[in-house]
Amino acid sequence: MKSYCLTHRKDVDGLGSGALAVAATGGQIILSEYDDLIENLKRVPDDAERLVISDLGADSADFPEFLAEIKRIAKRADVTHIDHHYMSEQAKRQLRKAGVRLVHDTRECASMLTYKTFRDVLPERARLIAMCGAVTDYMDDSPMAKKMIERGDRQFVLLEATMLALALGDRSDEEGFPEKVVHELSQMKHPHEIEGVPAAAVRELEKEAALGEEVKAKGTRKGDLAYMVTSQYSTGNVSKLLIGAFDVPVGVAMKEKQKGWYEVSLRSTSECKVHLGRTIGRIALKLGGSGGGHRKAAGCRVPVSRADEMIALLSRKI
Ligand SMILES: [Mn+2]
Repeated sequence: MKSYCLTHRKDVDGLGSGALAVAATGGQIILSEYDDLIENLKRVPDDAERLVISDLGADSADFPEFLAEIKRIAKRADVTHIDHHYMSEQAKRQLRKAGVRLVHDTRECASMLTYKTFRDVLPERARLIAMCGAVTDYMDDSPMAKKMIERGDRQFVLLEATMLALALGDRSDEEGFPEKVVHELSQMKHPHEIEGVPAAAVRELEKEAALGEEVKAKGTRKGDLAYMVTSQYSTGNVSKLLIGAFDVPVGVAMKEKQKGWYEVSLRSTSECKVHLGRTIGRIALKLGGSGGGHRKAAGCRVPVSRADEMIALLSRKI
């Protein structure tokens, strides 16, 4: 049977649900991000007989194109879409109308839903993959995952899940590595049995520990916030570490990605009373930049020459 499994390449839940779909259907794996989703759907040929899509939400701006591709494939193929991201009732209706078997539940992670869908044909070891997806997507308190984890060795599950997440942190951008992980998981290897995974996880731990030290040494406190300029690390991570290292409610990390401009990531704890996204949006605009975001996670872009003003204005606001 000509069969394909299209899944999210980004994290353990995406790769785990893809691996379960491959184990159940024998399909060829296609890993995707959102920005190349339509392109990847186009790779599924007209004569495909089966397609499983997992951990990829359909509720985006390019839904019409998504639907058109699904309709093309579903003319011949059996299409199953397994997902846990928010999906509008209208999108769900249109997918079902196109003949898609939709498995959608926002309470469980995609790996758990994929396990549930193919449970009858999956071996015992598949349960660990489902639990790893739940742990790393912060959905291990869900009805199915909770029950499953309670019936096994909890520490074993937590370590396997975290080890794989860390290894992906270290190597997910490496050509072929996520594909290898999916293949080995679909062969029912545990994460620690996959060649290169334990070593990559330790490397990632070392990087995180070193970053923690660096943040303490190079960060600066100003009022209720702490800030730092970095050249190498994920700014989101740095801003979170600043909060812990300086015991403040707001962390600000800046990186000069483009000459003369800082890309800034801001994070806050529940102690911070202002809406970070709105506050930084106004400040950045005033300084000739732009920005926005959520209440506790935001970002902006400002000229390097005005960074001190940004810190001063923000510190006063909070
Ligand atoms: Mn997920």
